[in-house]
Amino acid sequence: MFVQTATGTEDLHHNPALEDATGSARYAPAGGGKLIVLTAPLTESIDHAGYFIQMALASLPQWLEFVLDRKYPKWRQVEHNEDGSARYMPAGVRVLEKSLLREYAADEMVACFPDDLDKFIGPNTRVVAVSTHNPLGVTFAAGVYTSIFGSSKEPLNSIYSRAMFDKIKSSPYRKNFQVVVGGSGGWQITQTNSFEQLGIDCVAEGRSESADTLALFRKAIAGDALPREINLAHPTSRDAILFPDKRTTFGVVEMTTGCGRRCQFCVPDLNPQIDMPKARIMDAVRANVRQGNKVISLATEDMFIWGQVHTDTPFFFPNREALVDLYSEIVSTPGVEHHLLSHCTMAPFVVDPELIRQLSEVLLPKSPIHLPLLSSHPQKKALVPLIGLETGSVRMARQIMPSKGVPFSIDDWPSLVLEGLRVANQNNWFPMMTLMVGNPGETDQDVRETLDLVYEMERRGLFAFLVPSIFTPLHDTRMEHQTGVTHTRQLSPLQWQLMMKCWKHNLRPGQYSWWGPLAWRAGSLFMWLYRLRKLNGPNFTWPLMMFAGVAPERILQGLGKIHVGKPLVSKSRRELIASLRPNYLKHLRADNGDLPESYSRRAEDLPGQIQMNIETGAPSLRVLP
Ligand code: B12
Ligand code: SF4
Repeated sequence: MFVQTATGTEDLHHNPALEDATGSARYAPAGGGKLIVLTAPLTESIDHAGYFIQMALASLPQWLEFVLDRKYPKWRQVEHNEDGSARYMPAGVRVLEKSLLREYAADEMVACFPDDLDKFIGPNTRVVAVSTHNPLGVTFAAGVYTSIFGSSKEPLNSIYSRAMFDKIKSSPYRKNFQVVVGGSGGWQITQTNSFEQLGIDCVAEGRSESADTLALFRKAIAGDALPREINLAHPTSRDAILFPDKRTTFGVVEMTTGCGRRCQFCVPDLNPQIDMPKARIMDAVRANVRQGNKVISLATEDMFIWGQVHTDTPFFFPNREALVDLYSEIVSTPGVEHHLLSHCTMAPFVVDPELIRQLSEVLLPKSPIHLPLLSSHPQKKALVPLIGLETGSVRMARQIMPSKGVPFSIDDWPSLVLEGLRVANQNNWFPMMTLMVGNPGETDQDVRETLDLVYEMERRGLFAFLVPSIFTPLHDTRMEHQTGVTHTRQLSPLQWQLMMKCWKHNLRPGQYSWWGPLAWRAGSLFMWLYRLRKLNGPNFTWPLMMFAGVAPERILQGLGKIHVGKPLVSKSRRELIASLRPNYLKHLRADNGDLPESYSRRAEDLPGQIQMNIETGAPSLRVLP
């Protein structure tokens, strides 16, 4: 096996004694290998083809891999450093690496791609640490699409993760080292009890900054038996969070942890609410750029809480000046060519439309996403953050996410979604919105109300990419012990219709040509005839016909086969604001308008005051009552 070095190519010590069962040669790595080897599945490490390929890898079954190969022929070609280590790795690996550097020398460890493990695992290796996001694909959206397409619950990401674990398990040095798995997907191994099958000694839940992590690695290196599962404490202060100074996949730099809205099904919300100091975010941005990254994305559950955590103002009233200042500095950092948004929530679009307008000015020029049929930007650029819509049923929303819309009441959830989306679309934000189908206790009426909301979006010409997934009870959440739908055959006709309606709606920005959507629909009919009707059962038939456009939806409704959403009467922004608790009004900005008349008259009389956010040092202009 040859590696590229500064001086040319080098053969890595071929050791014929290390032939594996298949007869292929294994190689003794230089210097006996590294004490600690860090890795992550290939499908979670790549970043050159954009966010969407990773999402596709998390959702598509193996037999559809050819589609990705066609679209991104080079997706497996990753970049290496001169020593064969990975040039980029998911942020989780990089933070772990940084944490371990507090106790181990840089040359005792390496972070490498799975294909290169043989170059670094040797007689000296004591720990192979794997970071993973979604190893078995049993989380939202991931399992559901493979299940629809018929390969049980094995999306491509899971196939590649298993191949990585097999490689580690079959290492000729396996008896010398222990395998520790961490990251946001570790729970999938615990929950499916895949320890033996994947050759894993310990699953670590939590953050690698903690002293527990160092103690765990000490134990592993000493050869002591590790616990099957261990919890690593989450830092409670922003100073305890470590920032990598190496390149991360997609230039991911942490912006916040935790959320605060307390949705019952959510894992990240269980973490403390922390917003990271701007100076350290900027250091990590510059480190990424120095090492050749051209793209930056700030990891967060809700970008809008940054700058407003533990201040006198509730976190759900965004700190406009702080946010615009942070993003302006990121996108104007020399070398940053692209910036991608991660997650946010809907209420801030209604709370502060002027913030959205200002952020659009800053962020659109650096967005790599173009939506020619939707965007009014001169270069047709668009911003696509991930936002949870989850349900259009107020009854269901009250049950699973009562604070999702604060400061607004969850009873106004459909109005909030429609108003927020109006502001978003006006500013060229076309969010990717997730919906959960099959929540515990979901009735046909709940699904009808969600369909009503989706049809109302269409009626008003609003657009978001709608990504439905089947409810998955995630570990440790407040809904961990609940079950919803467990297989696509259990989906009701209405639940199927919701899923297919969302995908039909998503075809809209792709309609550049008359033949594009037609080909997609004809393809779906063919797939139904060939495979899907047997897999997904009779409830799937009419929703699929609706998707394929075999007849106008009104006719299908007349035949009693589908539900066409009823027109919704919703509250305007002014009405939503009028329904706020009076003590919230002081946090609204007068320049957005729509304040109740009595209040805006008072606000006009009062000068704006500059307040300083103590933690970020950012100024924030407020009209104080
Ligand atoms: C950025 C991001 C993405 C990006 C980039 C991912 C990447 N490969 O880098 C994109 C958009 C591509 C993506 C895709 C997906 N994502 Co994502 N993503 C995130 C996000 C916002 C940040 C992840 C991150 O880098 N955080 C920063 C790092 C530092 O944190 P970390 O990885 O957790 O690492 C810490 C600890 O876990 C620990 N640790 C990590 N590794 C190890 C290893 C060891 C040995 C130890 C001891 C400790 C340890 O230490 C680190 C810090 O100290 C998170 C939400 C969040 N805030 O975490 C969701 C999140 C991880 N994603 C999620 C999901 C569901 C997905 C998708 C399945 C969505 C989909 N249906 O398409 C796909 C899966 C992709 C795949 N390949 O399979 C869920 C995971 C749920 C779960 N597994 O239970 C999360 C939590 C979002 C959510 N709110 O539900 N994602
Ligand atoms: S808004 Fe999103 S991140 Fe926040 S608690 Fe709800 S699901 Fe979790």
